[in-house]
Amino acid sequence: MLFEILAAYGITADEATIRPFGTGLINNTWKVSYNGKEYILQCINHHVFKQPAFIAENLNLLAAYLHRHFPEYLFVKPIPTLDQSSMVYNNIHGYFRLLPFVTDSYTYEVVPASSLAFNAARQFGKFTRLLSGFPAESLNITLPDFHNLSLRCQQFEIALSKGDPARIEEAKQAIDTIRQYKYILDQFEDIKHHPGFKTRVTHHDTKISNVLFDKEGNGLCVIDLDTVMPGYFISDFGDMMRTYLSPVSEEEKDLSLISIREEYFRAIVSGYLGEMRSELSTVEIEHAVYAGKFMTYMQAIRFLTDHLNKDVYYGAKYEGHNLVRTHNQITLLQRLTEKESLLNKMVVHYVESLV
Ligand code: GN1
Ligand code: MG
Repeated sequence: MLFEILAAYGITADEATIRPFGTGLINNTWKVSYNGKEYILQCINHHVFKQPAFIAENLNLLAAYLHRHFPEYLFVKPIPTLDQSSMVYNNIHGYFRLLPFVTDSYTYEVVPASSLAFNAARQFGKFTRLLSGFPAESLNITLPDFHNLSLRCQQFEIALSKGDPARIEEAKQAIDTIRQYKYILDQFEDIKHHPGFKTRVTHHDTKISNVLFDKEGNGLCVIDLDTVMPGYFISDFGDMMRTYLSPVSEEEKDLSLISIREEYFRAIVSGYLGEMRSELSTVEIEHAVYAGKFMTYMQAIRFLTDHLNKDVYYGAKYEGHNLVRTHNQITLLQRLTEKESLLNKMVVHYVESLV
């Protein structure tokens, strides 16, 4: 079947090698080698992305803007098919796209050094900064309410009433803890109405595996652009905190290994604010640490909701997988909260060092 898709690009079956690639939870990804060149082939999950054409359109708009204003910027966009389409449709599997594999690029699943956290944060900050003149509202909404915590909480409440009763019973402790942190939602409601919070072109999935690095660990570009939409800075800044601060990932079962590495926080702050300081308002910067709590809380809720709904969204590699992920994220939230005032001081210190 994949060979049929590749034929649309003029890639012939018997000369190509295809192997599964990466660890994304939503789309399926393969690396294709053909004729001395390498490509990334992806099947877009159309249960999640209901309108794949929206993604393709957004990528074209962004590519055109960046090409015009910042021709040096590396923006990885899909390769057109032989008949100039940006995707290939298969009536069983849905939409596919082919991207160039950036030569000599490397990705990481867990941040191996704070210098890489700095370089990644810089890449995400640069992406939003370069697009500050681009009309964010002209982008299609590829996933409505993606980082709308209010909606995530409603979906959680629905799962509590309609989800699997045995799982609800078993997850009691996690459910109680989620409830205790409801003030994070209240603060988000305030943010939505605060004039100091602006929506900008936001990546919405700033995990380390979405940055390409060169051999020396310099950031080359950001990838996985399906969720690029207008959004708040807390999404991008917060997801870096969620995924770079702890030495272990959201998959870790041994919760005692979860901790907050201050040096990595300093790296995110200086990398991101180094690019974005002049774009952000005072109140936004004051919410830098909140951002990490917001994203971690939302991810805990999303994993738990999915667990109660029998893993229909994220899937599960073993029984209770999404409950394990939930406990992992709750622990991370607890560790973050314990260090909140220290981290806040680090932000103030960094901002003062700039003036
Ligand atoms: C999903 O597919 P992937 O791994 O890039 C999810 C993110 C979550 C992440 C958790 C569209 O991202 O929001 O943070 O899993 N993307 C979507 O690992 O739901
Ligand atoms: Mg993603």
